[in-house]
Amino acid sequence: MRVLSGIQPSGDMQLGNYLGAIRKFVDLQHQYDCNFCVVDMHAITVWQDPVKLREQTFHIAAAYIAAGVDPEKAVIFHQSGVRAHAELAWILNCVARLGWLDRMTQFKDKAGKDKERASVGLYTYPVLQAADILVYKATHVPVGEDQKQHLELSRDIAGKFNHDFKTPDFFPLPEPLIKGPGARIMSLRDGTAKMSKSDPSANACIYLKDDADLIAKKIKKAKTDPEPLPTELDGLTDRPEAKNLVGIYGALSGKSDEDVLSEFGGQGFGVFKPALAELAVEKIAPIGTELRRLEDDPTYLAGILEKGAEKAAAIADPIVRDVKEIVGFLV
Ligand code: AQP
Repeated sequence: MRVLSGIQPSGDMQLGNYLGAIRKFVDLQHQYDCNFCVVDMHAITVWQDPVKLREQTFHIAAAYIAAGVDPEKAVIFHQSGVRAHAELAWILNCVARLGWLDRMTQFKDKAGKDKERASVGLYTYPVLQAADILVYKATHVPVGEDQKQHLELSRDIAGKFNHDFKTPDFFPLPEPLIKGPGARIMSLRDGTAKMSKSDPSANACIYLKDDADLIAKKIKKAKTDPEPLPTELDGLTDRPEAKNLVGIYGALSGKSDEDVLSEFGGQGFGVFKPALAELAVEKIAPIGTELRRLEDDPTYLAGILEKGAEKAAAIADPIVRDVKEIVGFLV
């Protein structure tokens, strides 16, 4: 049982990344052989300033550790530090079908209307993601809801490889671990848009590095509607901003949305927002303090990533060698 997951160094780690992914990593590291990657090769599918990319790579590594991933228990590394990802991605590009990639909604969202100007890398991103997983023969992949379609594609690619080369058990079909509170956190400015670290509005996201005052301020400013909270879940239909804040409260407190509504139903946001701000500060601000401390020590972080990349390569290299042999390359 092996776990693989990654986060792009495309900006500062936000609450959705934490609740949808990293918090799961922290629990999983006690049960599985865990490998957590800073996926810098994915980040460059859209333009990244080279100086910032290096800083952000350290930022994501620091955030993993500050949130509770233990580098002695789990392997933390940068994707570009393990060549096997790129090698396998090329082979899998020749297994995946164009029609499969045409269906990927994230490409459509990220490329927008002007898809002719999007990078080819952005289009084949899900194939590199399949390689990230399969190069370790990972069996479980903890991700947020937005990655569900990509995970299904990874399974299809693994299945087609196994079928085409008549090696039915070579790649395991990776299982997504998506369920649970926090799988889809929405923007604080628009309850219909996913919270994303590359959102141009800093007020749309709570970042893990935000201090207590800033977290409270962003929650106070979060978009809402004038109605009090309902007492039943049905009452949140067509109220995306209210639904999102209730979901965040639930995910941070470990309560179901129903329980949150039985506590706050009938109350206005004048009561609910301060309670949410207090909870978010209690849960997130200590991570931010530790994150900032770690970021001040890039030598330590570089050491963790380098050692992690060596450990990861030791797993991936023999698997890629087997793949090359299977497809008929000279090895
Ligand atoms: N809003 C979210 N709610 C729940 N989970 C989320 N994830 C991201 N946003 C949310 C999960 O975080 C993990 C890492 O994501 P990523 O950095 O590899 O790519 P992403 O999903 O594209 O994340 P962002 O923050 O939206 O980055 P940008 O802005 O660069 O595109 C994944 O497990 C993801 O599901």
